[in-house]
Amino acid sequence: MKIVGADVIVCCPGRNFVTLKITTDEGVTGLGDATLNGRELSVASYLKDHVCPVLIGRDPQRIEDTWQYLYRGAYWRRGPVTMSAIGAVDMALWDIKGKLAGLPVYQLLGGASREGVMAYSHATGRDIPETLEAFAEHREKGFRAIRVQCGVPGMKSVYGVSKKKGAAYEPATKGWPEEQSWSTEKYLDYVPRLFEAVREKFGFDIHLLHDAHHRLSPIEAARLGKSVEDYRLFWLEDLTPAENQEAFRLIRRHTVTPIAVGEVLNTIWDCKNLIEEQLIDYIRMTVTHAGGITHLKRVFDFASLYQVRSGSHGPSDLSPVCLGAALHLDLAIPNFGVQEYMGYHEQTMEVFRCAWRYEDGFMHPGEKPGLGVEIDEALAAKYPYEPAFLPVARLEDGTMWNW
Ligand code: GCO
Ligand code: MG
Repeated sequence: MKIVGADVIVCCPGRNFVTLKITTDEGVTGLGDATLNGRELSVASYLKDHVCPVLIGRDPQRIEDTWQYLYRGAYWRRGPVTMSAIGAVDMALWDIKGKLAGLPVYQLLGGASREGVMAYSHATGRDIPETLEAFAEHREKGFRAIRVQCGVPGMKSVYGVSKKKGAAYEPATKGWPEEQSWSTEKYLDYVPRLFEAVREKFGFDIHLLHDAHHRLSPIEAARLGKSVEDYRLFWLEDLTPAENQEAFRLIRRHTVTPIAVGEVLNTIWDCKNLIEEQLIDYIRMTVTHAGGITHLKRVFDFASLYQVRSGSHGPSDLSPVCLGAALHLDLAIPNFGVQEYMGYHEQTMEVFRCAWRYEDGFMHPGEKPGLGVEIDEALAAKYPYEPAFLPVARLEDGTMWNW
């Protein structure tokens, strides 16, 4: 069997997505997600100009060999653009293998290790009362785990908070990057009050999660972890920029609040020390940005040796193809933790037809052979790419900061 086509589809049904479609000489096709928010066209070009041509004529069934060919064979390794391109190829090949076998991908990964995949949603509000209202709505939808982000008095915009009441959170903006301002002091004073209010109103039944989005120094992160210990969080995410893996030793020494990291990491090398030294509790890498199912499974298996669990990044800026792939892995691996699920724009769900489903707090990849996600290419063509950027952040005195 041979690959005879590898096509990149860039579309904007509600937001931008980059999808790779691989076609075999037997007419079987596979899909992979290659979306890198705000840098979509760089991955599209990496695929079109450097990867698709060398896929033609290869055996689609040799997934591991193709992965190694694209990773080792390229000489220039790692990074989000390269790893998203490899991730898309890998996903598409698993999709094809599943379709050839007549089995959903999770069966090829060893079968289900659980009945369903616990998903967490996002409750956001401009202040505490609005956040509590949003929390009640998510609880009503059955979520057993809810991420809570809230506006901070004195700060115009805060990461993770929707601009309008009840609106879905969407950080990317059309045109130039939005400039946001940030004050660590104001944030650190306010967050414990938010969790106190949530626990006081809703008790301890639901898992609470929170994302600091890389904004803190190690000692500030340690203080935040300590200050919310009584509210028993499921995790604190991305406390400090994870390029500096050693920073987590200091955080660990000070707090028992569980720590999650990984959405901007791309390879096993980026998280090796974090896992080996047990500096984190959850590894949050995602199928697209971390080189596909093949590589993410390697990361999760390695993590399982150290009791580190998975918590796949699953924002609405990764396509429903990525979410489908993540759910197959989530269902199969022994050390699953939780899956992020923000939901999608209506137009997105018309373009991508999905076998995966959400029901009462849990998700399932479905029983369709392969990944179980298809794209309506004619409809996708009606939503052309629209340039959009992620915001940037500055401290109140104008210093550039981590967004
Ligand atoms: C999350 C993430 C996202 C990212 C986004 C960037 O935990 O879901 O932090 O909200 O900011 O994926 O494109
Ligand atoms: Mg995050």
